[in-house]
Amino acid sequence: MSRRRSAGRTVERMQTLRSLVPGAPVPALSTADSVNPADTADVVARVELAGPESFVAAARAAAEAQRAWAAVPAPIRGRVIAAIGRLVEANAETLAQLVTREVGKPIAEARGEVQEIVDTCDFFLGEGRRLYGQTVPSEMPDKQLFTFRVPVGVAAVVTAGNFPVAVPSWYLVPALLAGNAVVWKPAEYAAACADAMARIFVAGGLPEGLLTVVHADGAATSAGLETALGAGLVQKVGFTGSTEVGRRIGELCGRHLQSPCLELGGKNPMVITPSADLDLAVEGALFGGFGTAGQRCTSLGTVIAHESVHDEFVRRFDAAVRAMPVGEPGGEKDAWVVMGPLLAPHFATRYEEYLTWIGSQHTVLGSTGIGRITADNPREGFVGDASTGLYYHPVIVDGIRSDDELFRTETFGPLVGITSYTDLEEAITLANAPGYGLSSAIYTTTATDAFRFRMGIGAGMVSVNNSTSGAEAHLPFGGNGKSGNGSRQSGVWVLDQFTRWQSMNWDYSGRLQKAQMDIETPSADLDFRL
Ligand code: UN1
Repeated sequence: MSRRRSAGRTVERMQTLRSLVPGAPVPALSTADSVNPADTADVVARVELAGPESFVAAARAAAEAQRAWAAVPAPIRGRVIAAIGRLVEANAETLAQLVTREVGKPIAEARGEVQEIVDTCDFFLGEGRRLYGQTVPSEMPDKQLFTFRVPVGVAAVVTAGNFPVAVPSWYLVPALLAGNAVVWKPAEYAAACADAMARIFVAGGLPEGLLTVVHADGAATSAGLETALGAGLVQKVGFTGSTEVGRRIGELCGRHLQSPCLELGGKNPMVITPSADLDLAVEGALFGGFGTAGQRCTSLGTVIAHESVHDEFVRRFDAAVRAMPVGEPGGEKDAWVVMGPLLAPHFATRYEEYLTWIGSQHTVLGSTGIGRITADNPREGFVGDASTGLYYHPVIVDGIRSDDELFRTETFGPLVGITSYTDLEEAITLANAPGYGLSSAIYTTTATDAFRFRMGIGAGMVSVNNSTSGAEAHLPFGGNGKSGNGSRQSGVWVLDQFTRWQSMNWDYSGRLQKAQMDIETPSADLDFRL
């Protein structure tokens, strides 16, 4: 790959990306640049954005390809998933470097993200040999009942770019394994990662038309999706992104009698009880709050600390965040940072709005400044050159109250709020109050606190003595309330998104046996008493 020098560092060349829809030309409506957020002069990809008709054409091609794919035995589809997993492993470092370059994720995290694809493939290659249905006894003799998992058909998948390869794999891998075709609309600011993923899937042996990447903006995607749903070309929508867009997708799918798989935002709470190991809690809050610059959907939103440990926790957390390495995401070992830049320019603009919610009632800690890190607003110990990228001060906002906007809304950036509580019931009420329900954490050494919290919290995921981030690839992942519609990804649970149950009954008695009517039950003496 050719290289050029920019801002004193070596960068890879820019790619031009377009959607490739089998059998249909894809006119470009406009172009968008995907830039390296650590060096905004480095354009990673120039993306030609397609219109709604290209999305529909991709869905039509997918619907055709899907029929033959569904007829391929599931264990063979599993072999394709196995090959994809091996290819991800073989290309892991290149893919991780691309993730770091395109969305600014620190390289250690990017490597973890790539590993999450491998884990997902490892799980689902075996599912190709299971994909179990059941044999069920009939209420009549000489009759047998069965259940089968049937692919839904075409899945339209729309993903965010904060996990540009791992989260898409949570949809793509099980959907394809189960015999579906996928039309994938990745985030424009993560288009090069999507292109690399799609090429790996094709190299793994996936036949043409089964995975089509459509690069499009939100408006074209929504219009294309609406037409495709209306034409009966899409049977499942998977969406990872904001609550606001998730609501619109939910409404659209509802009109077509479909339930989408929605993985939305979070305002994930961390409760710190009096018995907590405070240093462990600080470590968890640091990673949960500032890993991926606070832009995971599982990122820590608000620490809810017991009043007896609040001050000491704040003191230690403040010291840890001040000492936390922030800077260029691509550095190796001795230059590893916890936090790099924000994902893309529009996230930085929106995050600056959230920062205006900090009021005089709050105490800001964790850094030497607030807002963008610049020569005039420096971060002590910044690793590298802050002037080239979208770098922001990590901030802790203490004194958060339950009626603050900062308490109620996901801020998707390096900001952690802190509030305090008196008894566990109050902590649980505060933890549920924002109305999201993705991830949550409690730090405690008391079993009753842990289990009471688990019972009371509305989140789909609960961590005990662990951060809100870092779910493993084979546990159900998903949220409730403003975080989603109860759908779950990962592990066997996601199969319910990409398959539908079909039941079959087979009567080999040679006569018509009517259910509920032609039943012989031994008679019981119901007046019998001992
Ligand atoms: C997301 O932010 O959309 O649990 C997913 C975690 C990661 C996945 C996050 N394994 O933080």
